[in-house]
Amino acid sequence: MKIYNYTDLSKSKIEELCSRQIEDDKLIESRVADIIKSVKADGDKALFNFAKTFDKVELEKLFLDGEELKAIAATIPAEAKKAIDTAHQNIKNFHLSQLKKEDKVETMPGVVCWREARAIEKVGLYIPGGTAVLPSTFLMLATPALIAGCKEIIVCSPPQQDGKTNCYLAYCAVLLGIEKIFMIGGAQAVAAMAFGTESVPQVYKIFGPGNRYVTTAKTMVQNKVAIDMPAGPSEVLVVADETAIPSFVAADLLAQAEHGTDSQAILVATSNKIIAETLKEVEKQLAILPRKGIAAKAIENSYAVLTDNIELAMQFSNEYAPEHLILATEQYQGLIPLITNAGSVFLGNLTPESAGDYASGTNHTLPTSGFAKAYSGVSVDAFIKKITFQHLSTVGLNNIGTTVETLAAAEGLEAHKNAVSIRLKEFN
Ligand code: HSO
Ligand code: ZN
Repeated sequence: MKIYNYTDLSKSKIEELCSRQIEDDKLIESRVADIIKSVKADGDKALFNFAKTFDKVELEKLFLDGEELKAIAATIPAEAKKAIDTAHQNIKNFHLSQLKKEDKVETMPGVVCWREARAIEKVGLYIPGGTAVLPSTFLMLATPALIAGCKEIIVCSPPQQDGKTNCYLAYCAVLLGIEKIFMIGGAQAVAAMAFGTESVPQVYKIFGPGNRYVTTAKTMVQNKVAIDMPAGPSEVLVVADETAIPSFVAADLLAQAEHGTDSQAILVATSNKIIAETLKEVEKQLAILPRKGIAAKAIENSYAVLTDNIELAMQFSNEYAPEHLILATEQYQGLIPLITNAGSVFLGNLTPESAGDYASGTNHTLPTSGFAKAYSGVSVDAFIKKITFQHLSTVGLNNIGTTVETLAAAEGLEAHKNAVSIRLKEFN
């Protein structure tokens, strides 16, 4: 892990350190375009073929439902079932608080405006498989979708070698009341949900993380469906001062690093001592991790920044706009107002990112690659749209009439003006 001194860094070097632009991969783009084309043309047949080519399984059917899901779910170990139940309860409690009705506003006498939320009727959730199957992502996406009131929730996840799905995903489906899991992975899952096939219903918005094929497919289908957010590799930035605990910080950096070789785990600290001790701990803890190959590569591509004070550390963090920000300090309270860009924030030495990844209640689907400058993580809001309403009474029409007529005339839009004038004449 490289170490930089913040005061020595030029503006362009800071920009470079904060940029996670992965180069366009033309090969991936053209492969994904081909996959989308063939799902559009051949529907289910293409999906069966892709399962054979990419997942190396001959599927008998594309989905599991009802009794099949229940049978697989029944094989879940009791401990795991309990953990999923607890996590789900917390996620549900936190997301339920996001359902808020807005007040009606009388902008001028007789002119009443308001907004009402309506669920996106059909949504598609992608649950990654591959090097790690993530039942937690199932909970994080389906729970707010259900709270929002989405009528049709389509779930896709790559099949296992036996052509089925694992007991954790099956249990989540049963717990949440999701009736089907489509065993479709990769770009083909995104294409299927965007365009629909004989078996897979078309949706209006697609959610969920995935590898570069999945994320490229999501960006490519955007003229047809909405997506949750542009996605890149997962990342954490830890701000640490002398009250941080190096072994905890190291554990947090490694938790991030084990996600993928392209994950970023950034340490910004106010003392050389903390950096040195943390890096020593990283070596020690890394050596015994089952995914050390992956984590070591990610750590190699990550870096530490030494700053003269905590305010400068926060300044760097805001520029980086991390998906996850951990404030490894006892003095986190005073830093909260300084945060301008971050997906989700973990306060103090006892709050690991893993708590939010799984079970505390907040969502783990968060903006990466600097998009925390402009995007929020997934919440109930992501599954609804807000419709505005307005009503004018006679008094309201009289109050607002001249304003609208004048503005319409100024824009040279006579028909607009007339839509008001014709009513005013009727009532005056
Ligand atoms: N850190 C990931 C979420 C996750 N971690 C799932 C473990 N499982 C992205 O926020
Ligand atoms: Zn994680």
